[in-house]
Amino acid sequence: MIWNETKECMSRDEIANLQSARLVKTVDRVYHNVEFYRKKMQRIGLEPGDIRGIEDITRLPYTTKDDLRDNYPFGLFAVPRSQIVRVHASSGTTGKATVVGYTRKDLDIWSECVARALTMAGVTRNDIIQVAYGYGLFTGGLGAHAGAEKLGAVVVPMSTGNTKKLITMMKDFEATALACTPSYLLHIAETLEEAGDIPNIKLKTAICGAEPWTEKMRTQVEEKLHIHAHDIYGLSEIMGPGVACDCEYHKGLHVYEDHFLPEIISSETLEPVPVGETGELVFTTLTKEGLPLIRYRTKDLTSIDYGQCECGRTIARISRFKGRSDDMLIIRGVNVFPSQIEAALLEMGGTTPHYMMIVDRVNNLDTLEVQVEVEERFFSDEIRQLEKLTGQIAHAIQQMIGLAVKVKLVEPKTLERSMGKAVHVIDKRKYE
Ligand code: DLL
Repeated sequence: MIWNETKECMSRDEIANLQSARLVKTVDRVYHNVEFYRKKMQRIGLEPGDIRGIEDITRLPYTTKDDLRDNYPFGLFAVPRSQIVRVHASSGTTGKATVVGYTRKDLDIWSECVARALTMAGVTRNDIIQVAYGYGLFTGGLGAHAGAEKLGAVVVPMSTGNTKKLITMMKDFEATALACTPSYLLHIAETLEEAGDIPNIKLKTAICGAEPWTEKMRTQVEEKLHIHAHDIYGLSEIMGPGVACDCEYHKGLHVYEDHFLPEIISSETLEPVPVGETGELVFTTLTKEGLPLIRYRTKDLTSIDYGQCECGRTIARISRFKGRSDDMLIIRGVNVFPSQIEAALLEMGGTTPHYMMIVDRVNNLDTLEVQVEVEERFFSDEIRQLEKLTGQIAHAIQQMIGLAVKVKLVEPKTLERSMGKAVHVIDKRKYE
């Protein structure tokens, strides 16, 4: 069932017309209300009237996280402070936090987007949903919460930090949906399995995002818990969770194009890449009042598909994320994404997706050690068997990233678990 067909199943022409009208208004608004944009446009001799539709988008300048930092905290807000009713700040995975302000209307649209995403994941007003994203400055908790409330589901605001209580309530309340990071979902699944509690839960759906994960990881957790797991994407600067989500066909994440105009560009040339090719995702907000952003560079690497989905939706789909351009490690000149290590490990079998990459420099040579948790049954094997597994893992990773790595097997549950975003890299190299 599509909750809002008029918004998600318009013809491509209707989508373009709506986006064009909204883009014109947004450009006008930022030009007149945000000094940063006015100056930026004046510098390149651009007047608001020059932008007549989405075909003119490439004439506009980009916005980066640094621009937000340079105007910290409220410098890019486009409305007087009295109209801002909430602020959030980015999780600060890179550098200083960036602050985002929302008007009442922004919050309303945000909750609508999340409600649409939850609907896409099969959640209805009859569900009981535990929200186990962090509540606070991070947009995950309050964002998912408001969307679930708008949908009319029963919301249990768990936040992170108490897995035991979460599981008790999951059983006692017969919760049917769970919103959390994919790594936390894995941790919950492991804990449930250990306690023999999987038959005692009524969970049907998980809505996971805020960090990259793989298709394999989805399958693993779906099979373990007998649920459907959906991928939800978003970023604080643009809104929070609910910028895009995948439907039951899992063939990419549908972007709410009525509110966000996506582009895919080359991070090197800053030119758009041909449709379907991987590049950096860029968003222009089309309805935001508090912090409208023009061509915001997300650093997230993906590709876009404008074809109609099997579910009937016509809004564009972005592919599962390959990583962030700034998440990328350069090890001995080779670009490495942590998600590649995860994919190699899951490909292998016998390992869990819990791993830690330790990057170091010895005698001016980069080294990469990957610590991998193996399943209990392997750890009780003989040394010879473990050595064989170590070799297989090293080979699988080398095949994936093109680098020789040292693999160290560690006992189950020794790597630190995260209740928020998982940390997979320790980079000990010095960059002087
Ligand atoms: O992570 C918003 C969010 C909360 C999304 C809950 C989904 C669920 P930030 O803290 O600003 O916002 O981090 C945004 O996280 O640019 C991506 O690099 C990454 N990210 C978010 N969702 C996904 C996803 C929230 N589904 C940054 N897959 C983004 C891969 C994701 N990466």
